[in-house]
Amino acid sequence: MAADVDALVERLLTGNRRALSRTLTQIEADTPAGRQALSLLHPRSGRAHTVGLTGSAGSGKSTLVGALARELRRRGRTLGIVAIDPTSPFSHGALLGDRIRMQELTSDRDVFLRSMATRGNLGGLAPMTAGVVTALDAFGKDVVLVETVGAGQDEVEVAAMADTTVVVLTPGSGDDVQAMKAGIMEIADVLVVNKSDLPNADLLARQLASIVDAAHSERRTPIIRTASALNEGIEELVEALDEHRAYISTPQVQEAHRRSQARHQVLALARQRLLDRVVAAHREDGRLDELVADVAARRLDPHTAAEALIRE
Ligand SMILES: Nc1nc2c(ncn2[C@@H]2O[C@H](COP(=O)(O)OP(=O)(O)OP(=O)(O)O)[C@@H](O)[C@H]2O)c(=O)[nH]1
Ligand SMILES: [Mg+2]
Repeated sequence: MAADVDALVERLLTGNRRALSRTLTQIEADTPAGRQALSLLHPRSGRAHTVGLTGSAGSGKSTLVGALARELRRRGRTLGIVAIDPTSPFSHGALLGDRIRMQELTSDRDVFLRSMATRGNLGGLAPMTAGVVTALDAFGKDVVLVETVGAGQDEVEVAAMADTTVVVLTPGSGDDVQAMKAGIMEIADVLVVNKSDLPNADLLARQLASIVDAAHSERRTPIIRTASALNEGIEELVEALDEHRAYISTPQVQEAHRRSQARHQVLALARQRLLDRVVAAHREDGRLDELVADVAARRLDPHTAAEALIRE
């Protein structure tokens, strides 16, 4: 098997898309072959600009990824696109009207699109996503765009993994900007007010500006207004992405940034492995079910049960 993986990775590194595709399947399934491939690919990665886009459902992330992808291609950059989403950015109903322009992307050999299923991954999605991004990076893509649904842990993990995190907001979506301001400032490198053709885009942009001002950070988080469906503001967004990339490439910032990414990846994987082991061991011997039943019946508290699972 080791020789097979060597050969597969070798072909991937010469630009073979089929080899890339097969490697990604192994990485996503977290197989021994996938892990071995990653150990070969990791030293070859670190060149791509990875951009995570997150935001609430329906905020226009997929439309924005499509518009960004076209603009980046226009500038001659090669692309990987990862959609952590049950729906592919190019099959979503919203984009049917945009099909012809989308086909231009999907038939473009310099664009590689991968959708990842969100179901059934106990330890969260981020560890496998990081591997997929590493492979696209080692394959030689200039930019890797990752679309993720803005919900909880995955969002934070994906933000930690990307070089640049874009938080997509929309006017009048009921997103309570005040309530999430701490969360936004923690993960956003670029804020996007999308659907700025709708009423109240100004209001949202002003609310965001006051949050950014209050944060007093060393680098001011830019607020970019876009209308992804109308292809507006996309050049400004690309410029903001480039500016952030230049910022994290400065010697003072780069080392800290790379370490923080690496730390997140290592911890996310360690968490996943530990959890997998504990669950696998106690699922077989029935102990997990026993403890769960005890907690449900109030004979045991969940802290003690969790402690028992780990210790036994
Ligand atoms: N008015 C307006 N509508 C937009 C704009 N961009 C996207 N939309 C619409 O918003 C809806 C959702 O767009 P998507 O791109 O699928 O949003 P998403 O964030 O990827 O959605 P999920 O992946 O399902 O969370 C679609 O009906 C789009 O046509 C915009 O700039 N203006
Ligand atoms: Mg989407």
